[in-house]
Amino acid sequence: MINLRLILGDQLSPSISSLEDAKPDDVILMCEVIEEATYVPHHPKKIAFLFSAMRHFAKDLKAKGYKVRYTTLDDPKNSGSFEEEVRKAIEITDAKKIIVTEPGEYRLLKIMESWKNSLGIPVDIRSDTRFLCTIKEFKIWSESRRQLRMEYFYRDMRIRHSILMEKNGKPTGGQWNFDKENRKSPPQGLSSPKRISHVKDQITKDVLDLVKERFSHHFGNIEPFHYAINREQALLELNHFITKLLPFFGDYQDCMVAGEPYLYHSLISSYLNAGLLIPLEICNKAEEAYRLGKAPLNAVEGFIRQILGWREYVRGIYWLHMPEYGKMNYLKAKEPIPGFYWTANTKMTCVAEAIRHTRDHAYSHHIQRLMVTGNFALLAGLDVQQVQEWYLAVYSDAYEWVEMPNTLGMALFGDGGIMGSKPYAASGKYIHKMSNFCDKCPYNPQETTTNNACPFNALYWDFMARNQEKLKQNHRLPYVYAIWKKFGLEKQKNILAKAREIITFMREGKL
Ligand code: FAD
Ligand code: DLZ
Ligand code: SF4
Repeated sequence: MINLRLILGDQLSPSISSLEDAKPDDVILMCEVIEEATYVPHHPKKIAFLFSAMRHFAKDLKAKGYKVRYTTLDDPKNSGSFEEEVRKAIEITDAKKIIVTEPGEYRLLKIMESWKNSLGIPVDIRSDTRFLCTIKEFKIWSESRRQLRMEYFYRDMRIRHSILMEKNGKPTGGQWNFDKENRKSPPQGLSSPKRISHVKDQITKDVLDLVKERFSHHFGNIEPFHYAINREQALLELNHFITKLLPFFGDYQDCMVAGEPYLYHSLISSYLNAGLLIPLEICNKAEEAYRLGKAPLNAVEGFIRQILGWREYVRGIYWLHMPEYGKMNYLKAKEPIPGFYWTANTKMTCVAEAIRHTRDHAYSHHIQRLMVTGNFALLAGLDVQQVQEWYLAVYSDAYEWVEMPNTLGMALFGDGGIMGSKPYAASGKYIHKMSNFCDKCPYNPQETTTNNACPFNALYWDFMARNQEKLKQNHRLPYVYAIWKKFGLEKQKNILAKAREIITFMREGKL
């Protein structure tokens, strides 16, 4: 009996559960489909990276002796959807069962679950064992808790996977978290060390031509293309990070510098999310660097927390709350997303920089995503759905399971506090402290209501004021509302009027 084993573009791991127990007669299906490339207008770099990585993965499978059926996007017979490609493959191969690993997006899970009826064939949807916490395990963890705080989840994961743990059961270094050491402002002249680049082979060149031809109208520059496209290259990226950059990861984690998109970040999320790297191997390599005295604990713990903690946690939250999660908009944010999110055409240097990085690299680092573009969207009350789709489209590491909780939950507080205990709202003073953007900006981060005042300042207070009913009970915000009250009515009125003016300028494209 032949099984049809479908592998998606973000399942490019030889250890993927859908390949377990594969028999010589089984057929592996991989397909580039227009439906996936356009359900949001993905950045051309993301499409090119995935198509090239998929083609390389298929080639490696063939070399190992698997029977692979691969449909390229420009195949004249390409139907454009997974369902039709699966239907065709079943007809041609006479497969009796579909085997697939659970997808990273709810919409696709529902489609796969419908195949049993629509295609009249059993569908075996397997757990994605690359993650360190299964969806079921997260659900069980959540059931015994009133609040689902990442920090406690992370501690359990450290214990369960014996990562940065001592024999006496205590966390290495005597603390679970060294974040206090990881909030440094950027020192003068901080810049990124040179990153590695990869030679493009014919497969990548062909993909780049195809993507240029079909998707150049999508937001984002395809060239220069510097992505790793197979496991071997992704491992080079990882090793470069571990040996050269990890020692400083903690120190500069929250810094932002004009013209420096990467600083000391790892740039591995696209590879990890597509399956070229596996979370456990990354955590182990980082821990090893600490044990060998090659990287300090604050850096290593901070880095491991992102992968073992945040990454697994956001996935758990997504699957626990979908499909309701995608519709949440706790603060009723409805302002249409302004044009500068697609053009970088704004006088706000911090926002323009973050969007330029995004356009050029399909990447911006966490603090830019959270505290610049995310923070602006939160303060200005931008439409949660539109902002969420923007993030899904523009980053090469974006899949809904990870993007949605980060955007809708962490950045926009759209889930009303499932992810975070308070909104990540900040004025221009935070950006001024953590970056050098303000030095080059026509706006002044110290001003709130003057002509050249930083827009983040009045918008911050406007956000707090307009959401007071919902936020005033928050145990982490009383001091904010105490300051607001102390301003007095006249100052409050001026700030709110300034915020209205900023929103008007934003709508008119003058911000
Ligand atoms: P590093 O800073 O070097 O961190 C190491 C790794 O930790 C990352 O590669 C990533 O796998 C993991 N990680 C770190 N923070 C998070 C987090 N909050 N959630 C999940 N994993 C994390 N990450 C995505 O992978 N895909 C997304 O679509 C995505 N969208 C985001 C949207 C918003 C609004 C925000 C605030 C964050 C988003 N993140 C997303 C999380 C984070 O910004 C990226 O993982 C990180 O910037 C990737 O760059 P890096 O590999 O250099 O990460
Ligand atoms: C993101 C993406 C794109 C652009 N194209 C494809 C594709 O053509 N074929 C494919 O198998 N996967 C693609 N992907 C990744 C899927 O969107 C991803 O597997 C789902 O969103 C589930 O996470
Ligand atoms: Fe951003 Fe305000 Fe600083 Fe300008 S002054 S870079 S708008 S924080």
